[in-house]
Amino acid sequence: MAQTLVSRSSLKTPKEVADLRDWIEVADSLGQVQHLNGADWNLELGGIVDLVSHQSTREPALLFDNIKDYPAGYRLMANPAASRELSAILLGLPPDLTETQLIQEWRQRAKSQGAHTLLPVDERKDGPILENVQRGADIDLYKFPAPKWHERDGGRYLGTADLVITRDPDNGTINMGTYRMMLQDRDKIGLYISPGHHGRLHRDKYFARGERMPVVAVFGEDPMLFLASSRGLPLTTNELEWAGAAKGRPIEVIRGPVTGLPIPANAEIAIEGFVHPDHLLEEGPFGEFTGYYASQMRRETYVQVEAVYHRNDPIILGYCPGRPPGGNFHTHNIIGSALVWDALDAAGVPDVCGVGHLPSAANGGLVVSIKTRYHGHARQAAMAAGSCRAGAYLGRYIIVVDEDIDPNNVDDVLWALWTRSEPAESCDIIRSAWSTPLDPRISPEQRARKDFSNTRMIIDATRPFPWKDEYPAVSGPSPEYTAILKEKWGEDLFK
Ligand SMILES: Cc1cc2nc3c(=O)[nH]c(=O)nc-3n(C[C@H](O)[C@H](O)[C@H](O)COP(=O)(O)O)c2cc1C
Ligand SMILES: [Mn+2]
Repeated sequence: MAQTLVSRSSLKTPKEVADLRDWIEVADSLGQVQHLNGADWNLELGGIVDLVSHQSTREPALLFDNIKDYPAGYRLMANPAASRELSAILLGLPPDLTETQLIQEWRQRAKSQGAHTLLPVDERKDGPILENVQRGADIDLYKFPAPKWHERDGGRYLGTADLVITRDPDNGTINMGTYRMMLQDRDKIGLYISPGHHGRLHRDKYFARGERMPVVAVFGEDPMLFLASSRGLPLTTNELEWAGAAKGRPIEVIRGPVTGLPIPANAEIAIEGFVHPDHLLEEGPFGEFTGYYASQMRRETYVQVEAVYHRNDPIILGYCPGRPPGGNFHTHNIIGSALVWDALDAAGVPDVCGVGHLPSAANGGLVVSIKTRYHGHARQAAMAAGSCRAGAYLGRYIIVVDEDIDPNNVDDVLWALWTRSEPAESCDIIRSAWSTPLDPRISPEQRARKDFSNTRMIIDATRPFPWKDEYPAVSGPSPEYTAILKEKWGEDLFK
């Protein structure tokens, strides 16, 4: 134990982590990187990630080198922070807290360190990303070991944990989102953005003007950028600036010569190009994060690539989605829950004690714990949680529990559901809510008419307010008595 603490204190802090390589060094020095040599990009990488996710007790980051058909040094990293410990370190939090404590600690730190005030990017003239540049006929996206993750996938996905950077044509604001990108040709790569996502709002504005959309995409980056890009920040937030504030150092960028868009200067691989309104190619299917193939093969937009940049010996950052909670990026839960909690505060919902996302439910199980103060408090909390950006997308169940229930403890939540909710009284249904073609429960008829909405169930699993004081008492020792016992007997019991 003492030894781990010593090595931890010499680790790079989030402020010192400038890129994916620094992060690999941090994870490696904690013994949390599994190095694998000689795997095949065709199915083996994905199969191995799935094996580790579902059949190993450890949750290491996976670094693949000497990938079949590719030169040594052309690597892929998956699971950059699957474990709670790595996620805590990525965020600069103490690793020995419970999930709900981590979420609360992150919120407090974000407030005190100003992560809510964004940090503008630091624009440079040069950066490691420019070590290798290809234009025109020299472009060949197949030079990178893009995986075909799963047997039924329609192709090789260079972009899974990617960053797609676009500009709003109306007001010039920059957005960064993670949207999947399938190789289509040496200079063409598919781009799938779900309706409602900010990149899609930008795309639709360009197309409505009859213009093509300029795009930068990045395929290997500091995991904090991946986090910012993929965890549902509000529309007005520039994700690059959020990541800078979260790290406590501005993100260094160069200005892309083709599009004028920012490119993280320490990224591993980046492209610039354009999405044309009337250029479509078959995309998918893709084994998605819900654990299904829901969006099937369709005609979809792609990026016509005009420039490729990469570092020497580039490292792709990949995310192999699998049956939940596979392919986990644990940090998503911490930030997602913190964002919902912040939104509840901003909406004026009092006495929130915790927020959680049930990991096996992908996005579909949002839990809020409150100390109920008045009749209607629980429904209010549910509606606010399920309406904010971080809690609205592809949701299904919003569960409200009392303050003695840990919203990140599945057993606690199920116990509350079973003993404090009454289906005929505790549930309400909201219709026409925000979902996506990726939702496996959208019926064929709905799909045919392009209706990608679903419904939400609010479950109030708090003790009913009007008679909460008469609710049968909980059995077992009180938390106070448990603390005394732990003090007295803990050493014998838990050594
Ligand atoms: C690994 C991963 C892959 C994702 N792939 C897609 C995708 O292919 N298309 C999409 O629209 N959203 C995808 N998402 C979700 C978006 O990245 C996420 O909602 C993000 O916050 C969108 O940013 P935006 O709100 O700026 O659009 C993915 C998320 C993750 C974590
Ligand atoms: Mn956004």
